[in-house]
Amino acid sequence: MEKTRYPVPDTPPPPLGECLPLWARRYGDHTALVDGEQRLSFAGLDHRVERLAAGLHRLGLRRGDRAMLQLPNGIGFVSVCLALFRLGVIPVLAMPTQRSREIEALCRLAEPTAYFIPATAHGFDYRPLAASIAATRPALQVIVDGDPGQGPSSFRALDDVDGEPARWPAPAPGEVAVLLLSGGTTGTPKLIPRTHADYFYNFTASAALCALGSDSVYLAVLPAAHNFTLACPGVFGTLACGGTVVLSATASCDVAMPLIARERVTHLALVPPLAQLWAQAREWETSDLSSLRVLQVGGSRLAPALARQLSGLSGACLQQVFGMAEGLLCFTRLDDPLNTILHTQGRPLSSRDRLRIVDEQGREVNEGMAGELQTRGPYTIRHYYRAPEQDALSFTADGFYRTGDLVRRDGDGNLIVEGRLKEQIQRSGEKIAIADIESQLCALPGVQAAIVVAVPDPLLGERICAFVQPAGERIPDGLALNQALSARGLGRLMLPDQIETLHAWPLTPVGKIDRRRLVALAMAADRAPPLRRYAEQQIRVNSAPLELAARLAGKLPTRHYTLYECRGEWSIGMDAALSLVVDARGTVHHSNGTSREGSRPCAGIAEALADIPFTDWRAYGRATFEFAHLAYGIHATSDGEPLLRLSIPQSEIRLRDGLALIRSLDPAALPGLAALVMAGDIPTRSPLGKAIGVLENREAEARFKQQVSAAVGEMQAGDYQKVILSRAVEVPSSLDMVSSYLAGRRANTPARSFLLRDGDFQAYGFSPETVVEVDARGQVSTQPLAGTRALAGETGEDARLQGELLGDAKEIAEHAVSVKLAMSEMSAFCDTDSLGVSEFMDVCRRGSVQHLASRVRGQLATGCHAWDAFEKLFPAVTASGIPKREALDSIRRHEAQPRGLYSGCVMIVDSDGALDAALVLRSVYRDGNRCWLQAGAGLVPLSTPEREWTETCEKLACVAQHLHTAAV
Ligand code: OOB
Repeated sequence: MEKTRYPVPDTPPPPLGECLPLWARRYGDHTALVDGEQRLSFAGLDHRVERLAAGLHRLGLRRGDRAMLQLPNGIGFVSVCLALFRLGVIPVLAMPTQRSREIEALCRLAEPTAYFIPATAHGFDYRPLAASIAATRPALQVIVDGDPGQGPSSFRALDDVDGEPARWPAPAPGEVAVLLLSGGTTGTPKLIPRTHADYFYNFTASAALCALGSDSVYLAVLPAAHNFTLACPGVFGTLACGGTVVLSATASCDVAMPLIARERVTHLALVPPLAQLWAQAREWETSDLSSLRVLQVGGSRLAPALARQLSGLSGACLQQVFGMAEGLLCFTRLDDPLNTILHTQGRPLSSRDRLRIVDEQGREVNEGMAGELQTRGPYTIRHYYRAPEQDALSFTADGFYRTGDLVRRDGDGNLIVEGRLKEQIQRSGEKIAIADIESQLCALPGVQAAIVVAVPDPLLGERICAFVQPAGERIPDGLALNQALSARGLGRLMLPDQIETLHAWPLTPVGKIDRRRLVALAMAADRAPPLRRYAEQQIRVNSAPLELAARLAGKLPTRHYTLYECRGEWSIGMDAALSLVVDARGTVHHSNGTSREGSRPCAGIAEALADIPFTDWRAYGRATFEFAHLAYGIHATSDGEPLLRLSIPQSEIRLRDGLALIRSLDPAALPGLAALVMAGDIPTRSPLGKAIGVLENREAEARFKQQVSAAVGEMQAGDYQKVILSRAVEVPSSLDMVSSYLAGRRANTPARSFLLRDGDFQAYGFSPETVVEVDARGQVSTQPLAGTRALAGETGEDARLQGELLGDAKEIAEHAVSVKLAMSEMSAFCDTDSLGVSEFMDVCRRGSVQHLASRVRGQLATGCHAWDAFEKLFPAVTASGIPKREALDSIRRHEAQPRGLYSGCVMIVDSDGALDAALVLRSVYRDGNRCWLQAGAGLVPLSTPEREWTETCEKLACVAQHLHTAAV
């Protein structure tokens, strides 16, 4: 069956730690690695690895230990990996895009003694991530390729790890050499133990098959931590032949294509979505790619049309690679006929690979039929790392690995991958092949690409959802697409039940299409019919929404409501049909009597909200400042009041220009609400009551200035960089909340405003900024404001103050630090590439003050939701300080009372995943007969008590100027 035999070295395999000295002896001065402007010879690399291994040994790393390696493509990655091999320490190869949740899970499984990170990469700072991982693992050594920064003392610079070379006992060939991440799509991570012998075979045999030699130059653009890039033949296969490895930290064609030309790259590996981008880029990218000899594409299905396009792209030979981190590798051969290369995923690397294609009962299917591929062979694992339960599912009794891939074999023994076993939709008892629908959809005009997923469905079991990438500007119509599919002869059962349009596919860390995320998107876009829905009625109105909202608020038939103004809509939620509260221990209590305990209340809230049995709901809620103590583990005394509350209202009124929408879970309540709105729409002359003044007292001034001095002292000693200290001012209880809200709002230009009543507790306010905004598509934005000047209402003076604000180094520095913190917080839950600042240092006017404002945006990463964003971004840095934990602690110590709602948030959350949280500043609070205002100032080491006192006075003026008694 094999047409060509390739020589495979027949000497016994050395342990991986002994490879490099061997290569260095053989290839000495030849260039081994190129990383940007750095070049390292084999001898140079060997020397560096020897010293690094000795340094790591001095730090206590020993044979059999595990070390988490999360480095981007670069010399650091290769040297650390080889140094660990030298010691017999087992690298766990994490992807650079993984974040705390995944790294935590890997650490629990592998219990590493060391963790290698870059200082920063692709705009993400790995040091806070490592600090959070190390916080619960005192023995974990964190080694930073770059500046370790101000991290904990367990952080060390990679450059400082050094020692005198020595010899360490070599591991046996059958011992585990490296732990690879499984590319599987289940939630729990699996680690793949590859031995010295099997991995050596993996890369040397692959290198021979790909005709690598000492004149070869391999460009690593996919993450080197992935098996494809590392050893198929990849980095190690190239080094084993004396070739040169060029490491690119990005796969972007703008960088990589010129690199191919500069380094005369001969071998390159891509995944299909990336290959498609590269093919498109050739329309304008004109770098000389003539050096390329082999272009490998693998990792997911390569459409024959794209394969054809790629094979004509340069003089390179296209090679399809069907592989898995678990072992088995199939390649098309370089001398295969073009048809084989375009239409098959090749045949196994080793003649000792055993393959069988089985049906659901595990019986081998007839020649040419499709079934699940099972495999066993010299470099395929027999079990996962520490996962006996998973092993029982993934391996047969006779040691075959169940790949879960649906394949068939052509007459020459080449495999054709039809899809995943799970890529069959079980719709009403029928089995439907996803690939068939996808290829039919792709053939339609107006469709650039299509992905079909199975979505759980209460009626059908699973429904067919097609995601379509339009070829041009026009969004294809779902109905028309289904008609076109029928016209092409697709059976009724195979027509998609749901069609969604997407302009770009969500991708996994190596760049494969993330089908799990697509299923989640499909579910979010079309929730199953729920139990209850709101009855709705629209009414035309004449009054401006603010005026109408205020008139209604005075007359609502309830003592429990929240009014929230957001983007031109005043939305009022009344009485709770269902509520959630978070207590001081972080437990989430549901009004149905259930509760969820756990270290992450936000995750508990998200879970509880996912189970709400209504459709199209909007929750209204608020969080106290002290809610943040939970996330930062600050122990605070509790007055028993909930830290966060959310309720799904019984009824709602949403007001916009000219239109009122009333909604209620009880249809019988609509007429009463409609009458209320119509009555409120008739303008009445309601004169304001008497103005109320705020009395400042000297004692409070002295106390505040004293607190400022104390905190400034701590900052000058380097304890933290910034803190916001605040003070409360009592106001007479004759204050009328509703009319004061109206008067204050007329005179103010807030980002958000609110007015709420919950029994005896009332508050209203004019938020200068939001804590976080997440829309239904997962776009997150936050708007750090820092830097303040007064706004007097006189054009000349205001412009002068604005100029001063934009030119004041202290204000600018303070602002820049807030933006940086927002970026770093958002990188915990956003796709790194999506992060950006869309408004930088705009001056925004809020009532009697003006601020420096920037907006940081990003796209929620796969598997993350709005509550992950809330958890990280709350409390607003503007109202707490930097670093947040130290600032929270300082506030707790210096301020006499818990803040409660001040500097917490009021928010709305929608059933489509959107969340909007307004920062509570410039507000008025009332609890029974006590009424008060509160304002703060941002302190930095250069702050003076006098100026900060003035700043609090300026901010108080925003609301204090508009306080009134009730009209008589
Ligand atoms: C490679 O490895 P993993 O572990 O990330 O993913 C393995 C799975 C396979 O089971 C299969 O479902 C899919 O990825 N896959 C392909 C494919 N190559 C891999 N599906 C269709 N066509 C292909 N050519 O992805 C991997 C490891 C080593 C070399 C190449 C790829």
